[in-house]
Amino acid sequence: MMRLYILSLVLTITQLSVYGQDGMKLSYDTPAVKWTEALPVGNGSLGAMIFGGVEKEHLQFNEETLWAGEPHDYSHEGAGDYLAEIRNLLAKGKQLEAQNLATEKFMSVPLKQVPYQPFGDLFLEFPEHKNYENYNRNLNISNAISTVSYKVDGVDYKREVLSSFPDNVLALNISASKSKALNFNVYMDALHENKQLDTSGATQTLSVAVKDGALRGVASFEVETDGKLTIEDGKVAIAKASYATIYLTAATNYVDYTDVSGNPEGEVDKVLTKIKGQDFKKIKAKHIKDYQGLYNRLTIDLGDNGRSKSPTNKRIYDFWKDPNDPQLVALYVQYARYLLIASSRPGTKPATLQGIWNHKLNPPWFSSYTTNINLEMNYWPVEIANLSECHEPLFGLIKDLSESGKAVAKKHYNADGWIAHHNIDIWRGAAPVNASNHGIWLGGGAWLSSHIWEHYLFTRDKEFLKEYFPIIKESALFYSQFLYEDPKTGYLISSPSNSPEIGGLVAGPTMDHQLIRALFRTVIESSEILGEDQTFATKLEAMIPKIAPNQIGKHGQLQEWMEDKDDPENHHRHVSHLWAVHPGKEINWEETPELMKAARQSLEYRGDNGTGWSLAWKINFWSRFKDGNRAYSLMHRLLSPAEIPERKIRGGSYPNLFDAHPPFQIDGNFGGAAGILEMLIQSHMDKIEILPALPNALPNGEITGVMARGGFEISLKWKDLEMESLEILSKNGSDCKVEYKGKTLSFKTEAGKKYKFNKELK
Ligand code: FUC
Repeated sequence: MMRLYILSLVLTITQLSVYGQDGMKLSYDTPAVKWTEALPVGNGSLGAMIFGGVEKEHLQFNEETLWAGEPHDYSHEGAGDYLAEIRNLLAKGKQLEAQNLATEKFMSVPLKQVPYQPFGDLFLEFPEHKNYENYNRNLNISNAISTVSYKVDGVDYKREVLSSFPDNVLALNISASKSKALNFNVYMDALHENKQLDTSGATQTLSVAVKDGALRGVASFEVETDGKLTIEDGKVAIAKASYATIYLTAATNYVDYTDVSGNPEGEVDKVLTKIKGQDFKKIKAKHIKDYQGLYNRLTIDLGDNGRSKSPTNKRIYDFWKDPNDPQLVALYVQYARYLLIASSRPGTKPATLQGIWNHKLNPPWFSSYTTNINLEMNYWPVEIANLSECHEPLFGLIKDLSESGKAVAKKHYNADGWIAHHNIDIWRGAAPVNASNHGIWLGGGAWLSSHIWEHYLFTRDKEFLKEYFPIIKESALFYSQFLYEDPKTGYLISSPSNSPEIGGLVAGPTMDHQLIRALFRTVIESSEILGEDQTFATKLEAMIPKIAPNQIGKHGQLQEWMEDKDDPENHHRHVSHLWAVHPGKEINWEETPELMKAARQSLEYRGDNGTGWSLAWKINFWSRFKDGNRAYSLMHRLLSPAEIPERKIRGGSYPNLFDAHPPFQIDGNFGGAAGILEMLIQSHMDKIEILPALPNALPNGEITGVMARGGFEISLKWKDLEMESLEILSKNGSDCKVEYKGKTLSFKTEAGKKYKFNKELK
């Protein structure tokens, strides 16, 4: 049914380039009621969700370092004394006993990490704006400005909101088309029990302290206006104005994961002093320049059949009925880039499960960092979508873990190097948390380390590789000591561990072995590139063939475990043993076709349902399997409306295009966008594959500025499912190999030079 449907889309005529970058807007004709209808802005650390209410506007805001808890080492003294016993129990098939022992002796102290916190709320009251018309609210992702506009009594009112990275401030500009028509109140509040409001002057300050922990935050706003400003009932009242701009900033006493001696009052003061004397026009111009410096590097046009004129919530609904809205697919890619720029800038913390946007004191999964898929998925599009700098916060987190994870390596595994398990918080907890049946997963260090390698592959930045080499080497050092010889098979295996989050505590999940082999290969290659530490590289080289290999089981599947015990009826959301297909590359059509078939069989068994991130991963898998139509059918699920009763399956998109696990989890936005790009360009096999998994639903398109490994920036046009033109800009003069429809071309390049090809790849 689905397949037939997609085929029929080929016949639909779509037009290119009418909409282009201008159409990159989320737009609505009513205010938001739910949080997942509000629109996000952010500058990497300071974020807000804008509801766009007319009589009462609400901006719920966050600052990324406000978390519960305090500096803490979660490792468990003496845990390592039980490692051998846990392993023995698993080797004897006594899984429950192993899990029980691990629960008692092996888990982090305390067992749970801590949540990311909301900061506060900014409210604006417009009591005169009861009867309005011409309402629109939108988020223009080509300039990172959200606008609300409407008319009351013949006067046009407009509000623009931005979160500026250069000025570290949320700016909200309100204007009226008639002089002196604007009257409103503004004030702050917060959910925190422990809060204080200083409303005595024109600069209003909200101070909050988290309930369980050492962090406190300070937020202040000021108003610049041509109207009259007074303080009434603890609110700033603006009267008879034609415009007013509210500048809000926030800070906490968090310095780093070991230090909470910061001075938030001083930080806030510094920011507000710096913007004094600058008007909104200037701040807006700086903001747009800064944002577009990143955003404009990639353009994508998949055609527009007119549906882009409808409100975004309607488009998502319509996509479910008929997924023929190529402009929405392009918007999904650009929205993910927007969200990444808004939540992950150099010097800030990485995007959490919710980016930087959280309105709950007890958010789902603590709105923290889950490393058994979610955190890494947040960064899948970062290199390919030409936002390489936005990867930096993740490297900062890895650096922290390479320190905090040392104690865990020592105390839990009697090993050198560092390790991280499946969950991390702002205190860089690296020990196994929650429960032994899924918290003891050993892949965190290896998977995170692969991001360092990927950054190098895309940029060929040797200085960067040199800086981070000790970190990936220390990660490999840990695994080289941790791997243990399976008494049954003689292979080196990862034990105890878990195939994320299925099957409980086990010896030797396939995923770990794929991750560890990939890490070892990375360290070996890096040693060669940098001319460092050959002895260790040689040792790793000797270990790789001893690590338990990928195996094909009795159902034709890729085995998830050492034993052939996969259940083809199990439709679990995690498909971790396919890591080597994506984001890894050990399993691929060219070198290991039989394993590739088995992996595809495993994915068939798992089925097409899933949480948001699971759907997003499946888009990437099917793209690597080179089945574009199947990949698009998963995109269809991901871009369909979440939580509407008529649609029984999980996953999908909220009205504000946030990904639904459900509830909201941002990973699906990033993974889905990466999956769409993966349909158009792949470069994991040391060559650039052009349109490797183009779905029939996207017959025409143009993309510029998409990146391939080797440091190549690609511009590509296709028509009627065929490549029309291709341009490759070589950033650093690496050798290049391009492949289109089975034909390959290899050539040397010069740094800074462009290479053009026509449809025959000549
Ligand atoms: C993993 C997943 C869940 C969720 C959580 C944050 O544990 O299995 O689905 O995404 O992370």
